[in-house]
Amino acid sequence: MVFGGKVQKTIKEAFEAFDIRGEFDCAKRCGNGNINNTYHITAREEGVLHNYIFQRINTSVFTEPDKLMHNLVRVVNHHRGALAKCGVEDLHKRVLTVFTTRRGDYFYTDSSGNCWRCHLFIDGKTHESLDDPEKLFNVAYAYGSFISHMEDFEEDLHETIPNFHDGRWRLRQLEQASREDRADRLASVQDWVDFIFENSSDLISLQEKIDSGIIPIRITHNDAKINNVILDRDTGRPLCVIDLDTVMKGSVLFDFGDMIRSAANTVSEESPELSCSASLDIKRFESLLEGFMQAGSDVLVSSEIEHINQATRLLSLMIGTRFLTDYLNGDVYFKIRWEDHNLTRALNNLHLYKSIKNQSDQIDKLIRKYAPACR
Ligand code: GN1
Ligand code: MG
Repeated sequence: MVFGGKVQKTIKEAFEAFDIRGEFDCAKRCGNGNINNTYHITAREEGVLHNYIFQRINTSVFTEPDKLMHNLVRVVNHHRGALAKCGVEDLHKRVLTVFTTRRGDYFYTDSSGNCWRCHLFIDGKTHESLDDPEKLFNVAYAYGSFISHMEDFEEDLHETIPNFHDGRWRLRQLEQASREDRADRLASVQDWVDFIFENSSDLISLQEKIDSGIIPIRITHNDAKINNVILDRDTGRPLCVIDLDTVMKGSVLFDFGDMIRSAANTVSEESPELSCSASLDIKRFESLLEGFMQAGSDVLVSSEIEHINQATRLLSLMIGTRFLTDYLNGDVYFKIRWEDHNLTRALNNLHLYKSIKNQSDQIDKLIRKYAPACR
């Protein structure tokens, strides 16, 4: 989408603040983020076209952009180093190149108070859904490799959003939203609130095992959705893992679960029909499992493998809980495009959760088939 007027002017102001090449040419909205706004910007320099990504950071969600950018820069630097050690070429396509402002900062606050960052555009393709087993394998391989490359990262990262994947905290938020019922919507979704509380053990037990040290903490992506991996347009090979805002301490199981719920579903969470047909496609699950296990085989430990089945269902339940909470709160967190958008997203994920639970035995069989010999 190209647009004019005020938005174009704001983006141009941000463009001029960064230490990058070329004269501002054009800005187009891109990506489908639920939180930040993303733009593809082209700039001209003596007949050469430069391509950048500009993102307006949602500071209601990421309240400390300096800490966010601190994390991001350290993570990409480490990742670049790890790829270079493996002899990977074309590093500008394999890891984000983050630019600074002319004053040397990693983000710019414009005259209206918007917060901007800039990185190099990577030419490739992201997908909202995939059926091709090889591409699914590649998406999973990218996330498994990311975990593996971050294994020896030793710096401390800020917790950009506290308790992000703590199911107990998500339950407390749902409970509070139900109690307050600010948008007067509780009566219409009471059955689904009850459903979540009936299944609350799934939201609680993995976190307890993380807290007691049974499941290790690592540096993880924490938003491992299908559309956060750029694949090569021609070969479908994985190029780059993007959207590093929530890279911080976590469990690899969160990444695995997020990847499955977004890439192995038969109905996208964004699908507007309120239907109960969202389910787990076991073939897609298999391709993803194989790719993740292959890439992560050097680093995954047995306690992680043992809980993969549980994580597969946890993440659909957790995001279903988060969307329903936001619906009850009157849509204050996720961007929406229609009135019941958050409810649709919640129900698509909760139906998926039911389907994952029903396929637990097949999931177990596949895990046994692909699990690496573990430490
Ligand atoms: C948000 O904006 P996006 O799509 O990258 C959310 C994720 C959710 C996802 C649901 C910071 O991510 O946690 O899984 O929506 N990010 C944040 O699609 O809350
Ligand atoms: Mg994200």
